[in-house]
Amino acid sequence: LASKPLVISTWNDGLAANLGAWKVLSQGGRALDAVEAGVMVTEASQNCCVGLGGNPDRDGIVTLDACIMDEQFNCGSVAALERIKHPVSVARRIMERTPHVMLVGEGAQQFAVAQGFALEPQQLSPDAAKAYREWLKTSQYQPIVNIENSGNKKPVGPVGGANNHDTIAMLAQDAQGNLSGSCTTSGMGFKMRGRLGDSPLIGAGLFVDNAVGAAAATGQGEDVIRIAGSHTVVELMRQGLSPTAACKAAVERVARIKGAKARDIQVCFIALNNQGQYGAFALQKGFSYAVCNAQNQQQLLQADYLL
Ligand code: SD4
Repeated sequence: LASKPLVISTWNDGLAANLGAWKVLSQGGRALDAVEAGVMVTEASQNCCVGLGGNPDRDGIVTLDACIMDEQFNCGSVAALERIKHPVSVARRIMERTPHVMLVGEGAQQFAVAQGFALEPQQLSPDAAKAYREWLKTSQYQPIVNIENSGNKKPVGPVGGANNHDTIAMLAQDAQGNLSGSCTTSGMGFKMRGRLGDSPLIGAGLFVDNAVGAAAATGQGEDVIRIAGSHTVVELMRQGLSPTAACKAAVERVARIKGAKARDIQVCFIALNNQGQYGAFALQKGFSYAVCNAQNQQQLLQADYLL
């Protein structure tokens, strides 16, 4: 049990991101502002490949996905966005300044530029450029479980089949008790051009219902989409499950669908209910998540797992 305010986010990079969110929450700010400010830390970080430092698609271009949702079912989402440093902020602008929920690709970039976001150079980070060169040797595509926690160094598999998918998802409850969430990613490294994962999809990568709770996902996006993952977790909490039990039930659903292939992928959820209880669960070992509240500002936890 944790008292509000509280913020929870995925992977080791969640620690630094939570501190960004905590600056807002500890001053009585809105959960919505906190989840934007929090993941912006990760988007801007040189040590992590969320954002423009991330790995490109197979054509060598970095494309970014993000979304955000507040306590009143307002939501915004951006996908396949190029050359913009803070996709989560573009998602928020879409939510607040357009009649739409989601903009993609060229139109999303045009909107961002019109809103004053700078167009950054189209250029891979040194790490991403190296990983891409390695990947091109075989152009093979194979998920690597828990790649997110491997740090800046991108392991390249024995066959050159590196596949990095790096994401941060964040959920917060503010002092008023309101919930919000955000999610931002460069998606799977070396994905097909145009591929979208779960992260920009409301209901898959993120869902918030202030009357119940909030959930977010990370891992193999295709398999999160298949079960409308984050929405499923929230609905399970509505039925009375604890955050951890709800995350576990959603992971079990993925495992049932995937059968023997479940061992090749990672799928993870974090959840927070409107009582301030939080939890997480993963398909496989190795999913870490960070929690920050008044008692403990630097807590990194290891999620329980199924396989
Ligand atoms: C995706 N779910 O694009 C994202 C990847 C991810 O940690 O979560 N990586 O499928």
